[in-house]
Amino acid sequence: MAEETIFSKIIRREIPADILFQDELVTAFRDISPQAPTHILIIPNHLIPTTNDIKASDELALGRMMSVAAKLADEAGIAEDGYRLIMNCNKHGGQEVYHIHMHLVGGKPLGSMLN
Ligand code: IU
Repeated sequence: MAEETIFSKIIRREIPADILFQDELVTAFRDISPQAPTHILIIPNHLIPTTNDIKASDELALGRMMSVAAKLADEAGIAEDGYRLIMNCNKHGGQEVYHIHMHLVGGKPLGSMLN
């Protein structure tokens, strides 16, 4: 059984976060340490530690993460200029929190690097 992270407490609203969207499958909130004018994290409400752990039964939540990213990018006014969606996995990927999350980053040119 994987250990909960601080993100589970954010989902349950036990600790404060700037939550922009929440439904039965996913939660989206502003990153506490933004790397760009728009930096939002979109996470499944149930714990999946890394992208290695994604199962077919997670597909509904993963799909919802994508559609919520598109909706929030539109609401943030960054859809036309563009943005980046990033999911980091394990040590080489730079993953710090072991509850999968999609970074929605934009609001400025992001350069040519993938990270
Ligand atoms: P990473 O992909 O695991 O490296 O990203 C973790 C992100 O979670 C990172 O951008 C942190 O700033 C962010 N974060 C947060 O928004 N709120 C928190 O309480 C914690 C981390 I801990």
